[in-house]
Amino acid sequence: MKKILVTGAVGQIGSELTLALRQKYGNDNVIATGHKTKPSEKLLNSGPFELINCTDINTIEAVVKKHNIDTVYHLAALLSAVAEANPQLAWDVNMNGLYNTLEVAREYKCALFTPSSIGAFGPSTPLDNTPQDTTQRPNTIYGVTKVAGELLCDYYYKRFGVDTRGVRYPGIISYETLPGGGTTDYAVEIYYEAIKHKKYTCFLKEGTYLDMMYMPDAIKAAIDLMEAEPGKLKHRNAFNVTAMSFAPEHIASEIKKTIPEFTIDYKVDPVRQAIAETWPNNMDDSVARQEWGWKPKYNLASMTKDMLEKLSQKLKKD
Ligand code: AKB
Repeated sequence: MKKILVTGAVGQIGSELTLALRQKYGNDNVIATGHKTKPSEKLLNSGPFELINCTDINTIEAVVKKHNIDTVYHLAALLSAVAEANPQLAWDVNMNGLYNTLEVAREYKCALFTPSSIGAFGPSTPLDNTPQDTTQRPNTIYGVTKVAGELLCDYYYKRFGVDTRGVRYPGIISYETLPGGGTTDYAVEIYYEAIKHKKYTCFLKEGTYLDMMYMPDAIKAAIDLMEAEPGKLKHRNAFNVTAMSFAPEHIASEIKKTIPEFTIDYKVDPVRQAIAETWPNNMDDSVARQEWGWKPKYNLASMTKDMLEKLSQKLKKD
């Protein structure tokens, strides 16, 4: 049985990925780790939790040694908007954190999954049907760390044989844990506001298309890629994966089908709008489909139905 370490386990993706990994590989075989944010009861009660700080290699090494780890899901990172507000911290967490994790993976012969993002593309990338292999010249610090991270992971695979794999996640929509300061966060906030106040003021302009994905598909992508036959992978870091592409008005119309009185208006945040405009409108993820059988389950309609149901139940309990 695998022994897995998850960094960033308290974050939006980490909190749900950890529980899914525990279900698949056994509670005691998945070590959740976090830095500052308080873990949920679900995370704490379902298996081991350790404090680590990815910018301090000794804290990663201690946990890998203690639990005999052979696989790392490295999710600790700053998202795009927060990174743009503090580029120095973003470099430290996103780059030095990844470098430290790769070094420990090399030393202790661990496989490593780490997500890249649609943020690894930039204004000179073809923004429609964005190919797997194309120009990557992002103009945000988040994008710079994502491209450098993809290259560094490929380097560790080729140079040291570390089994590194990754996907370029689009915006991830979920109801368990809020995202922490990304450009695509509006697509999560809109559901909360629709249920609570029946209206939402969007920080991106009408017509701003971005790739998106519902959390169950995001988790499936990470686990399926790590389970894929290595011989079938021509690419490693990182695969385009998407489930849907829409602009704010489309998610609003979909919500209206369940909450007819829902309305959307717009108050554009120039920083996040500028970031969104350099990201793909829609990616081509056929390479992931060919090499390891990627196939999302949810589209905008099925995601919206599930999100509104599950989030309403959750908000009633809170
Ligand atoms: C962000 O908006 O920063 C993230 C991402 C697409 O990488 N959700």
